[in-house]
Amino acid sequence: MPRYNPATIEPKWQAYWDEHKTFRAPEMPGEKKLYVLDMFPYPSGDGLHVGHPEGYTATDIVCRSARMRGVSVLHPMGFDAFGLPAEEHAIKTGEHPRSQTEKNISTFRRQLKSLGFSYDWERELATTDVPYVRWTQWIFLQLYDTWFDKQQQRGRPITELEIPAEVQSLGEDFARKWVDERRLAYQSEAPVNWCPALGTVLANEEIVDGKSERGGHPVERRPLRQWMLRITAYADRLSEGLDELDWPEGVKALQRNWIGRSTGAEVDFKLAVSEQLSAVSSGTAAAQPAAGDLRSAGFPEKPASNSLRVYTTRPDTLYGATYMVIAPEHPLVGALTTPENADAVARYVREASLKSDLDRTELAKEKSGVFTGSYATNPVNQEKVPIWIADYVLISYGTGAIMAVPAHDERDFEFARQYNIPIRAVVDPGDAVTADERAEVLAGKRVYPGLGVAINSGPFDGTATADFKNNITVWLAEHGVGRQAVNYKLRDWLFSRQRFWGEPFPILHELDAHGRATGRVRTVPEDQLPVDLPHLDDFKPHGRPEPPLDKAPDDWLYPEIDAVPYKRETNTMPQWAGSCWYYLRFLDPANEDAPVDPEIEKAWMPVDLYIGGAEHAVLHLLYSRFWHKVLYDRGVVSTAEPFQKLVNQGMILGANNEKMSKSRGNSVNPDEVVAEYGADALRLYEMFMGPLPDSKPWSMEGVNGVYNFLGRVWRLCLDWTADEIVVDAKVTDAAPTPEQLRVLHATIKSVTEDIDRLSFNTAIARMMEFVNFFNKEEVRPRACIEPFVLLLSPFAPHIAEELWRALGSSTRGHAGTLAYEPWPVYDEAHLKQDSVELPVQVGGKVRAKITVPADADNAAVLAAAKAEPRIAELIAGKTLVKELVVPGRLVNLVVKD
Ligand code: ANZ
Repeated sequence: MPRYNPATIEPKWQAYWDEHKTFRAPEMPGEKKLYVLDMFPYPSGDGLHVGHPEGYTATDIVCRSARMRGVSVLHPMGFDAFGLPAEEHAIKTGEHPRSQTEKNISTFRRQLKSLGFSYDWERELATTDVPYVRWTQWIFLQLYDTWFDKQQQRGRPITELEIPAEVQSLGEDFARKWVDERRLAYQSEAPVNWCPALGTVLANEEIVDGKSERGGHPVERRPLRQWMLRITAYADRLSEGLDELDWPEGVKALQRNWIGRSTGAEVDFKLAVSEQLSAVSSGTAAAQPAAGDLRSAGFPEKPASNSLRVYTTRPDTLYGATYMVIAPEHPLVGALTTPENADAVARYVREASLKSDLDRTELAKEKSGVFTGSYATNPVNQEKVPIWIADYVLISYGTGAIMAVPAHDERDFEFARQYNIPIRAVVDPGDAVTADERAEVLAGKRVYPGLGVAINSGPFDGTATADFKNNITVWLAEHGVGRQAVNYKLRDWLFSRQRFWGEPFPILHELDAHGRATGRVRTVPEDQLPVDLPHLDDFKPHGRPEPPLDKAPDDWLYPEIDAVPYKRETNTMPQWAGSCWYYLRFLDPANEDAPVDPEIEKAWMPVDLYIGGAEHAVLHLLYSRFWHKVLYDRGVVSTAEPFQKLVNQGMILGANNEKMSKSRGNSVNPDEVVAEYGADALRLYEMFMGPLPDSKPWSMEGVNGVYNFLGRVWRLCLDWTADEIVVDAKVTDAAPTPEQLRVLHATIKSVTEDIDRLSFNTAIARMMEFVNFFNKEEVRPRACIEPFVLLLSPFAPHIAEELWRALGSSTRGHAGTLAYEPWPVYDEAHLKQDSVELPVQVGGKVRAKITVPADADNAAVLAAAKAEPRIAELIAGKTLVKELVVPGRLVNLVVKD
């Protein structure tokens, strides 16, 4: 087979690597380690997409070249295999999701192997593997159990536990509640996003423009018992941890915005209707503690029952508060509504309950609201301000109530204009706006949200905004009517799904003698994990929120522990669960005693390079950082962050620059590309298309181009006219010329540095230049050709192995694989160009070429040009009117007779 034929070489080398376990990673790394992770695929029924091999080839190049540089490399692969499509398919066809998932995984595995990625396949895992599910459930128990539970499990009574004395002093019931509030997994009845079409509840993150991210179905709000994870308790650390990471700035910014830390003040406004309020004993928004309160280990300071607490980022505008707003769900709605307003308020509250937060805020074209009939007193000037109910205030943010400053807040400005509420400027913009605009602001005819100098603010007049904020916060605290406060946009993570194909929760609900839930829950003991999914004949959701597992057989659904009957939790975990920690399991995939051995974890973590799509900028990357930090706090892992360097690959688009999709008919099947051009050509092409982070359109001509390049590489080394594989006669043991050495070492330098910068397209361009140069050489020294084959090997490993084997056969033995051959090292001494060849023009035409020392000055170059015999002849007896040297490029002479 003298011609380049990937179809015969590629399967042969894949079988070799498999059989010899060439890419098996050591259990413990040597001196230098590199953990390189790909975002593992969801094994969909469509098989691999050409987008997958883009990131996978990039990481493979890094790994292969690192091994050749003596680094211990961990490069694993697995499958994110729970999820909706398998279940939807099961509902349609009756085929069990597990068997369908297994089929899809074997297709993916075959396809990945056909691309020659250097994975350690012995570490392969799927999130659906029962032993893996066991540890996902175990991690859930770490989230649910507090250190307190751990002590109790060791048999210590609650009264003896290390909880603060203040808590103890309030009695055992209070202590239990206090402990429950410290669980990172808890149940909640909060309104959730119920999607009737998908038959499930969705997380906020899974909703785009008010519709389900998957399928674009409408989403309704409904109260439902759900499992939540208290990610808000980690908001600060999730935000601050980003500073240390080598991640794209855009991704960091997205995460910071998602967490949305804001600092301001809480202010208590005294209510003018305290008699009515005595009826509501515990009713204030802050009685449902906000995340911030829980974080500060102490007790949320409850506002006096006769005051309304607001959160503001602009306490400096207190003198401009002309009304207040409470959310329609605010616990004081009933108490504050006067009888004559009761009907209107009831109607308004009902309407608001049907809208999502997004409809109420971002999407709302018009502000709407209703007056309660009640007033509160502004603590700074004792002014009475009317209290309204409006749905642009959300119950889930801050305290669920605001002081409205229409002169300086756009939403309040719109609202005040609509309901004829006074607008009073308290910040003078000065020259931050035009003189006309300033006049409008001061007259309350234009909103000014910026900074300036206080006006209409009593003793604070003339204070700059930033100073005013500080001063008034101190003043509020001193007078016991306010304090500094921090809030987050981040909400707790809705962690349960009403689906079959997910991890069951290791949670049991206690039943009484009549089979009714007592409301008490307990965890499944660790030694009884995993809780496997039961057999189910019917997967269909029933359009009601009860999960399909409610139809499980009784022997699964109703276990008994110590003669106490229980019902299992029938919600399942979301698909995010499995992908939150897979990178840890790869380190120690068969461990039966722990998710990962601590010594092994310490040796390999953190992940040094993580490559995947930008669509995971927030969700997966935030969730797994959260789990990782919890595991760090529990002593399971040794690093505070899991992924040190992150790179997002760009999208591969259809040839027409549109997104590839089945419906557009522009998708490319990697199997077909491999069949026609080979895996090496596919890999090389995807790296040559452009910079890794860029989006770029597919082109079959481009694939053909790199395929032809590989053909030229083949002919550079081998005699393509022979019947057998024979090294080309031009490839000899001759000593390289200085110019050949220069080309080789320049190539080694560029390719090495480009790989380190993940700039693969430029590395390939350098290798193409190398091949163009050496294809023209009559003598191709092995000392140049062999290192080149090593440089090419991370990109196109199959052809490189084949050429390496062939090149070695006649001289020394290149037995086995090149995977651990030392990576070529460049020598600075060879990089210097000793001499340059310059064309010499006379009268605008190139008449001769001269070779001069690379560092020759212009005078020396001119002298050499004029001394060249042909040139000397041409200029003899003529007048030189112009002599020009373009250093390194050419010499130009103009003559006159
Ligand atoms: C008075 C004020 C005056 C405000 C002003 C802004 C400008 P961020 O930065 O997002 O934290 N707010 C507070 N709680 C709210 C809720 N539950 N629903 C809707 N809006 C709420 O925004 C905080 C600001 O958003 C707060 O500061 C409050 O309006 C409003 F010139 O208070 B501000």
